[in-house]
Amino acid sequence: MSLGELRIKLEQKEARLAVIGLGYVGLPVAALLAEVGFDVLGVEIRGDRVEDINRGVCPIEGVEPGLAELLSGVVASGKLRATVNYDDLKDRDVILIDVETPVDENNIPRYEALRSVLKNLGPILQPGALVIVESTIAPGTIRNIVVPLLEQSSGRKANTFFYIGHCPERVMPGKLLANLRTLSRVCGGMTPETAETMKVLYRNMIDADLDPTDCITAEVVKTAENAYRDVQIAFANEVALICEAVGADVWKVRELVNKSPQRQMHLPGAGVGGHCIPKDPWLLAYGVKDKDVPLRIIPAARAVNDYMPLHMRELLRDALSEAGRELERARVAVLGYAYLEDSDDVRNSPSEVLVRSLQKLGAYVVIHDPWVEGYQGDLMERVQGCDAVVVMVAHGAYRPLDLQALKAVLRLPVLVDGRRVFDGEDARAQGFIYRSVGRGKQESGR
Ligand code: SAJ
Repeated sequence: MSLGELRIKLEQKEARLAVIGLGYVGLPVAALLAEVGFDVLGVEIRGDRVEDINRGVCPIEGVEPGLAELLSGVVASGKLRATVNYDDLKDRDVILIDVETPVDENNIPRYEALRSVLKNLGPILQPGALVIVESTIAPGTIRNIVVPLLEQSSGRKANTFFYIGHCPERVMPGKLLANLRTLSRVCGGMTPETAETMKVLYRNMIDADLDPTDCITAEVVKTAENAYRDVQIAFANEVALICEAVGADVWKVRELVNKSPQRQMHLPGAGVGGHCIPKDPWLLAYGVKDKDVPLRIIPAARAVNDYMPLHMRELLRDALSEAGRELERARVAVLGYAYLEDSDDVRNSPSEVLVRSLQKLGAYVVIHDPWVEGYQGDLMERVQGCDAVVVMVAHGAYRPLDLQALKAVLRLPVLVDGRRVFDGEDARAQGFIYRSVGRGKQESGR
């Protein structure tokens, strides 16, 4: 089948689609394509998820408006079904790949999942099939890994027997469906005609710009847009450290800086977690690993942001010493274990770094998080008898906390605020020894 014939089948919704990897990206994508009328096959390695999905049950945790209803509807209509079996892909015209692409402890992507998919997919690819990688990948991955592996496993040539594209996703937990429907997408094709064909597919579910380009551009755009955010956050964190040292309030500084045109200083805080921002800058860097490109800003920003949970430990150490308690012998309550406010997602959570560091020093740590299983329950009971409370995540539930009630159950009135949930003046007025990211001790005297 030619790309021209594929475009006609896509326009008539007769093309048979597949999504490999039914996680927080693949599942909503599969459901949305089924909703607009395509026959969609989902391939997922975890049999329990396949069973849930084929029963119309959404296996994704957290609040995802509309997803559970959408999934049960398209499964009931027979438009979407899931399998663990690659052989079922034999009749598929377009195959989207949405598997995880983490980096290892040396910040190198091993692409285990992607390599496994390409190895299994090659032998069953049908003539004219279009394979689109939606996962975030380092610049050069399509050229250096996807094409060679798929040609090797299929015994066929790209751009003759099958076609390859890269269309990075832009989802965010809590807004999966909304982001997929409303955010523009970069359609990177190995050939311009492939990019145009990708637009015909995505036009069915996306009401936003579909920007055709080549694969390397698409790879750089996605990793750079997240590296951009990481650098911006690191800048805010570095200004916060300066404010602490000189006795200013970074939140006031940020408010006034952002009154200057074209300034958008981000939020300083207790660290940067999640499945995208901590990883994607390393994917961008990996794209030039064999090139003579002196990367300074991207690694430095990662180092600044990775330091912030440890800075929280030092703020805690300082506050406890003012209260006459050594950190190593303290009982510490950590509020917030998710990586993001009002989320249950704990991937790459800065709180995990802080907790491990405190426990290594000998402190006793209790954790509370209203969203994370195992850490829920009555906050006051959980922090009872602690020498300090450290706020790592700005969960909505923490904002209305009664500081007098909190003080009454603590052994020492120490409060360390990583996300400016509380007002320092107010906390001090209520008898707390208060520390906050970005607010110098001296500024309280002004
Ligand atoms: N954070 C800060 N300061 C900020 C913003 C975030 O410390 O000013 C921290 C958060 O607490 C969190 C981490 O950074 O620990 C990441 O926060 P995030 O708001 O970037 O949330 P993510 O990780 O879900 O980012 C995703 C990304 N989307 C994709 O990769 C497709 C990111 O590019 C988006 O900008 C973000 O969602 C969004 O806000 O939509």
